[in-house]
Amino acid sequence: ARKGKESPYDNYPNLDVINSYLADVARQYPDRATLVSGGNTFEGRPINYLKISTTNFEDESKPVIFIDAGIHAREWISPPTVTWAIHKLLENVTEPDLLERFDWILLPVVNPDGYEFTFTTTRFWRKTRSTDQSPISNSCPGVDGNRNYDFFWNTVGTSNDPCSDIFAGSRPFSEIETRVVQGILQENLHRLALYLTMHSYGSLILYPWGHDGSLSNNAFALHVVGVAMADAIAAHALPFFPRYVVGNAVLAIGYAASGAAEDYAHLIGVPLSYTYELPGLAGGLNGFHLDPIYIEQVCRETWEGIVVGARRAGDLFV
Ligand code: PAY
Ligand code: ZN
Repeated sequence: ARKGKESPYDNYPNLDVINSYLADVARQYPDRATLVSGGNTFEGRPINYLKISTTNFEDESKPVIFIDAGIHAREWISPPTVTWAIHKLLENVTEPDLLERFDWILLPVVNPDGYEFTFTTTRFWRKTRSTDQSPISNSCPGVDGNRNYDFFWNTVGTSNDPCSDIFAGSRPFSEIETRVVQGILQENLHRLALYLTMHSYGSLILYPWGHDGSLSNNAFALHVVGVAMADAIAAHALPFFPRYVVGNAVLAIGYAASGAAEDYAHLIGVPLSYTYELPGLAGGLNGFHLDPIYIEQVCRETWEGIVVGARRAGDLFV
């Protein structure tokens, strides 16, 4: 443990801690933060997110930056990077330009049922927790949210087997979790400058297309902004953290997968859309359980990436 006062970033927060934090800051900063509860999950939990705006979010006058995390339940380092971004935009503002220039949507836990399950029952659960009440589905609940988007749905790197960790679901957007993200993307489409979806692990910044390794017509900008984010992170990383690799999702990660959020967002028109694979510092399942002594470090360095990504996105946004 560190000396001095305990920080909320000394340990992984459970769902209640995250939801309480969102409610607290929304109460404390009513002029700039609004708590929204997206639809309820299979197990009845709200999918909560904050809209942050120094003017009026509903005026739709500024470009929007949308960051989500926790679609994969076991990737515990991802939600804190989003609550840290909220902290930096509301409680400890060192980049006021980012508040003036953008409206923000910050969604720390896309998959609250799965996230809660990793705290109570099965640490390395990945999927949602839904079933369609069939016997097979009842014995193997859950859909891989990052295979459930309507982008070449269930064509590559996916499974039809409900018991698989990469089960694509019964149809595109079968899951309320992906429908909530879809709704946010669609509602704000005309002014979304940057979308980041936080995962772990691998120290990668991935961009489309993830189903076949081809490049979108915006690939040059995607790459340049990706490298700028990786540079900013590297400048604040610990020396023994691996340097981020930036690239097309298939090339950088080594396999193709259809139905991912970053591809769907880009398909419908978000110019800069990335999957972050945050650091794991270990192989196998241990990579999903980054030692809690590094939570704050990863949040701080990831924020530097977000800052640079936002500024670049703002410059490119027309
Ligand atoms: O955009 O191709 C993409 C998504 C890649 C991620 C995915 O498979 O959904 C990569 C994995 C993830 O974060 O879920 C990587 C981790 C280490 C895993 O579970 O394999
Ligand atoms: Zn993931």
